[in-house]
Amino acid sequence: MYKLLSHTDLDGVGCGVLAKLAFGDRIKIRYNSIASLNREVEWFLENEERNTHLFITDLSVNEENEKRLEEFYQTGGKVQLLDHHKTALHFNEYEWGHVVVEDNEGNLASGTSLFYEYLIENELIQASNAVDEFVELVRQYDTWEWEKNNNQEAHRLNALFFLISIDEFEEKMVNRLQNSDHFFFDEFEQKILDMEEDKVERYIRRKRRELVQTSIGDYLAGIVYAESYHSELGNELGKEYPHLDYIAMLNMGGKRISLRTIHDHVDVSEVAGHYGGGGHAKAAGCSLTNEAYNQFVTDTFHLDPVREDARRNRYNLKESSPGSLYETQNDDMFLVSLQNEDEWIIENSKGLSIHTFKSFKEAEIFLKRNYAAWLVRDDIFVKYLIRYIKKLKHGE
Ligand SMILES: [Mn+2]
Repeated sequence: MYKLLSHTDLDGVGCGVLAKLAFGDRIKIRYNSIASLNREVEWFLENEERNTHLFITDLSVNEENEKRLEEFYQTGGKVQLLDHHKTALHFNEYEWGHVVVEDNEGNLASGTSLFYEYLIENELIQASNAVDEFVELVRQYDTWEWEKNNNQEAHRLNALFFLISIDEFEEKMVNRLQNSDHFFFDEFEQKILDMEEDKVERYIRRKRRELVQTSIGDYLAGIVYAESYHSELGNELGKEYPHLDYIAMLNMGGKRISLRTIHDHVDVSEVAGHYGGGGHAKAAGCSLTNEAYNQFVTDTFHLDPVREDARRNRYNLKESSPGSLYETQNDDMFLVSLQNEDEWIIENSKGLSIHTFKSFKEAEIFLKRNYAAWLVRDDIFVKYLIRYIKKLKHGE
């Protein structure tokens, strides 16, 4: 017999789909959160028949279970751990551990892609086009490569995964991969995925107006309360507000924080690690500890949301050399204009220059990081100009 302990996300369940294809009824599968995995491993070691072959995919065990599994292995037990999280690299010291974050060709690995390679190498699964395509979609989704490649199919596979139960997903995928030459979504799935996309878009639009920003440690964080669609939301907010180092999404019911960044200079797994969590450089999570609660909730609850830049302006446009007008939460106004060929200047409402920058982008980031400023609507811009001209006339 075989047993698979895997993660509850698409990548984890992708491993379950492969396991069903490879072993059929001879494998028992349990999907786990990081916390419940350790209980499952203890249960396995105490209760399962000794010759059951254990696979752990897309997750890693704690230190005690690391020792127990090594002892299990050294006394003849069969165990294989396959993971792609940076925090698990030390499992490569064990014969039963195989952790790859990035392969030799620079491709990022996922739990499902590693398990697929393992099953092929050990001649436990029949490779096929359909399975290749499925594994690649899961890998691209899990590693965010889908974003770079604009691979909507990978994105939709994850959306489908959340729309139906894990059991149903597993069964559908196993059937499809066994009976088709290529991976595809059926007509019904296409329809519900279209509806879902509209719903997510509306959700993100609403959440965009609830984001607050604050400094925590060395970083400027964007904070929003959100229970769903963390990947899409974190990514959209990150792109919408590139002056923020990372986005923290608080799930109060689950007492969890999800962290996302679009920047290479920020490693959110380190931020999560500070609160006892972990993950990847661009996506990580942790519990809402007391310290985290104070910093992310108590200290930010009174803050006003970050205002969005005006979107429908004809006159007050970004990067316009005569000037782009910004307002701050303290009702201050700042004008960013081109002074010399490559010198952008920020003036306050008294017309005093406060800073110069090499590019408009840098000037804007400065205003947004320090003052949570936003590009004002045309009507406010026009009023500002009229006041400015009047002042000039009166020689002030
Ligand atoms: Mn994964």
